Amino acid sequence: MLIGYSETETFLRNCKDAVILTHQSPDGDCIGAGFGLKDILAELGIRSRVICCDEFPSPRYDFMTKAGAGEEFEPQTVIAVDIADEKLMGSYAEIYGGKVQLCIDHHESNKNYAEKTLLREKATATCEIIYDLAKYMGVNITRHCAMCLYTGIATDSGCFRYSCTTPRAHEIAAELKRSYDIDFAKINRYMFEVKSLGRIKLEAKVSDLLEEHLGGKLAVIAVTQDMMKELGIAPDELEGFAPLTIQLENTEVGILMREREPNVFKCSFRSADAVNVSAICQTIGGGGHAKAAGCTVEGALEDVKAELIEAVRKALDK
Ligand SMILES: [Mn+2]
Repeated sequence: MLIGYSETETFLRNCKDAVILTHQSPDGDCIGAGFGLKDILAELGIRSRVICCDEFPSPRYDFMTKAGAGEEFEPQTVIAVDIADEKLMGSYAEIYGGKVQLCIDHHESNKNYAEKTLLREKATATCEIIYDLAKYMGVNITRHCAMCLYTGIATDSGCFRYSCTTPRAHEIAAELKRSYDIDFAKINRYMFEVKSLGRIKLEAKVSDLLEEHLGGKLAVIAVTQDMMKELGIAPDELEGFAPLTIQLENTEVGILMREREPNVFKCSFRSADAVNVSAICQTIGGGGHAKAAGCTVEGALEDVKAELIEAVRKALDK
């Protein structure tokens, strides 16, 4: 059931404790939303714990996570942030599937799997919704919370560059900068500029790795486990790599395939402009936003690639 801010406030004020779930392959938005919401609940005297089936990447997100995910306890309330589909809980879907009472999300592909869902499809980031919720509730925002919420908005908007960046996102960033004196330049540097040597070496290979399909309208980059092993990088170090697939002129859709496990590919789609890649991904079991979406497909590299190319071809033919 979809709910608004008022019902969300009632729900949160009445919960005794909560576990806050973030999605697999955690990114700046779900980590920021999870830890930001934890801070907000703490202001209300409600204990909570932020969890994820994968480890939170370190040291990139340490400034948000190192304050502690919270003690272990048997939670009475299960909240999901930035999770459009129970599948994206990864291995935690077995434990928490069918048990989420409140979901706060901004994906147009949200499956409405939770008892109650606060969905704002136009929001730049889940962190944008959490900020507005805190303001609506009149809850104090701590400096740590402010850094978390800024990070989610900055990362999901590609540092305020993508078309999903709302005027509200700029306003919130301005409010956070004004009221909390957060070191946004340092956060942006760590989110968008600092990389491992392996990642820099991989970026240097992009011109070799980039494949053009469908007359150049589709570009694909596949990064296999062997390549990551050779460069000494983990899959989470490929965060922010997908936009490179739509740099090439005339490309309409870009796909980054990364092999999470042998023959299991996490595929991140990006749209340069008009093509709705969320709609494409929904035809192959995924989802997301119009210009940034994804899916996970199992199979041999060439088979998976052929399936993705075919799905894009169908969409471009329409
Ligand atoms: Mn998000």
